[in-house]
Amino acid sequence: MAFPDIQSFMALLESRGELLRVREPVSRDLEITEISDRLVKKGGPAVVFENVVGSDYPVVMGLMGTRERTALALGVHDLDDLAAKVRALIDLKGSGGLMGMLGNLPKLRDAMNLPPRRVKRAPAQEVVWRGDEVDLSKIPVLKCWPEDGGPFVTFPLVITRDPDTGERNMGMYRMQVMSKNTTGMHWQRHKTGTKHLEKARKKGQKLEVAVAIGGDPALIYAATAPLPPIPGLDEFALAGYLRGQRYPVVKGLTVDLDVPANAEFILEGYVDPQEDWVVEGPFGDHTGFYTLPDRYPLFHVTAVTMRQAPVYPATIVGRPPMEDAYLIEASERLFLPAAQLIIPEIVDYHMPPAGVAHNLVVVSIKKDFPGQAYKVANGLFGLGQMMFAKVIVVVDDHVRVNDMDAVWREVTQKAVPGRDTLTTRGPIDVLDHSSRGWGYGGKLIIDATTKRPEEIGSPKSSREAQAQDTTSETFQPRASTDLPTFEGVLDQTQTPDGYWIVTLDKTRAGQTRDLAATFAAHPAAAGIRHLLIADEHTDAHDPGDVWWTILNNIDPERDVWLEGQLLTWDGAKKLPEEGFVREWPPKIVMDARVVARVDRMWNVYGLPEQWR
Ligand SMILES: Cc1cc2nc3c(=O)[nH]c(=O)nc-3n(C[C@H](O)[C@H](O)[C@H](O)COP(=O)(O)O)c2cc1C
Ligand SMILES: [Mn+2]
Repeated sequence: MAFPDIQSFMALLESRGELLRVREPVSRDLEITEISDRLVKKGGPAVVFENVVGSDYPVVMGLMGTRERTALALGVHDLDDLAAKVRALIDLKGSGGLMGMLGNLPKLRDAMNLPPRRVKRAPAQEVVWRGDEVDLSKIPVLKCWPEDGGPFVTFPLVITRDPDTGERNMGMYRMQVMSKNTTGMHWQRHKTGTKHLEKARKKGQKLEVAVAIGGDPALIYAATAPLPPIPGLDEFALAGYLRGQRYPVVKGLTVDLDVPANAEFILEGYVDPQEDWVVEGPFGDHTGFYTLPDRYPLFHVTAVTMRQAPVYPATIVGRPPMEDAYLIEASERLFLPAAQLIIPEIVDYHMPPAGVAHNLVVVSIKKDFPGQAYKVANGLFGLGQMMFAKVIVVVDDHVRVNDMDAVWREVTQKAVPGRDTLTTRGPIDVLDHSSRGWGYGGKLIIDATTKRPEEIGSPKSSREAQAQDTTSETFQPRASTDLPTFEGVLDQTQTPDGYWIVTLDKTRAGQTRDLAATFAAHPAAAGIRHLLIADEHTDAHDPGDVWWTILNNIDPERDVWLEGQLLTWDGAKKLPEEGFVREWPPKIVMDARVVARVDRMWNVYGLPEQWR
């Protein structure tokens, strides 16, 4: 299914009752975030704000704000069909192992090879601003969260060309508007845009950049996809493959780059590698925490082109689940067959919203030999952006990887802390605030598969037997009145699966270590396998909130340890006195006045009560 542009996708959504229109004036400063956040959290429709204060252009939010709309945008009935589509394409039969995979790469590329097609007339170039006419403040760029450093373009398709090979790239890298004609360019250390700029610097050249806003939703998705580095396979080709039609592009007016002809806006310009990087942020990020200010390159906008009547699409990121969860799930489904080519025992994998992408990867495997969970986890760590994975949980093939209750139950039943857990180290997402260093930190592998004799120290071998050592204890969680107290503990609970959850107001160095030692020695620790310590802003009775907080706040090498028989997860904030030298960011919270205003205006805006 190919959509000529986002406006036709919006028309389809509207015909299905999945697009709301707000005609009253609405502020792009926080208010649109608050409304969109409520809609996406409740699985509500997309929404167009037709009258954005201070701008002539409408804003559309939540185009891919549910799993179903994302599937619709990508031309499939269900996101699972993406895997089937790719699987049919690469014909996995008899292709196990590395050679099979290598043999399949050219096939994969050929089948996906729907290169963009040049067109003469481009809606995206109907209106042109050049030089001094460029004024980004006229575009309704959102200030998303109260502490944000400014307005951010959140759905940009950033197009560059490799200065050496000419290979094109498109990546979604947010852009903070710095002035009427400059923005930050938040391509992170490991991303392709960074590599292109580095090559331009070595050649003593400026790097031409074009940023598309809008286009077929399949193209918007493609900009977020972790494409493997196969020559000739770029994001335009991926979008072409998804829509079954070559993608229409046109030459930029002032840059030598192909840009999507059907975008709403195009920003053209350059990044000069000689120029000093600028302070970017803070930004309420997809981790649900603020990313603190850091230095990034400056993008100079030399021309803006647009449609006669453009719509500005945006997204918000923040505390999960948000729209990006569905884009991530689409990538998960699309790249599962490729991961299975390289690691054939993988049955399925999932990155649940509580892990905000890479903080948690659950993978189910068909296990045939001892140690296989570690083989799979280590293999995943080596696969493209999977290098950012912080915690990998490996489960048996029958476990549904998106049923987190079932997954955590498997963990307590089949993984003995210490024996079946392993910390390691590697690259970490640069947005991670708790890792030991910027972009570098600890990782945790949990082997929650059924054990083989060798894995539990039995003299038998796998050839003779399959071990059975899952916990048979029927564990009874204790009432909170039977649990010990400790300084700073705000709330605590034990779950029937054997997790002991504590929320802590941490005020001094070493407090969590002392707490863990005290609790592990207490009779109430009997039968418990995991002590989860979350911060003072967490609801101890909401597992999603607890895991989201903990997975963000740990460097597993430092913060996950065996205390007695309890695997302790220290998800409290870390202090300078403990040797933590980076600044600790706050969780994102909306301004109370904006929340109250949206409450008051909900009916005035004509928004349905069910999504309030
Ligand atoms: C809504 C959204 C915002 C994103 N913002 C950024 C960003 O600011 N910087 C970044 O490096 N990656 C960001 N990403 C992730 C990249 O788009 C993603 O890693 C992509 O695969 C990079 O493409 P590349 O391999 O061509 O560099 C974002 C993803 C989404 C869904
Ligand atoms: Mn790319």
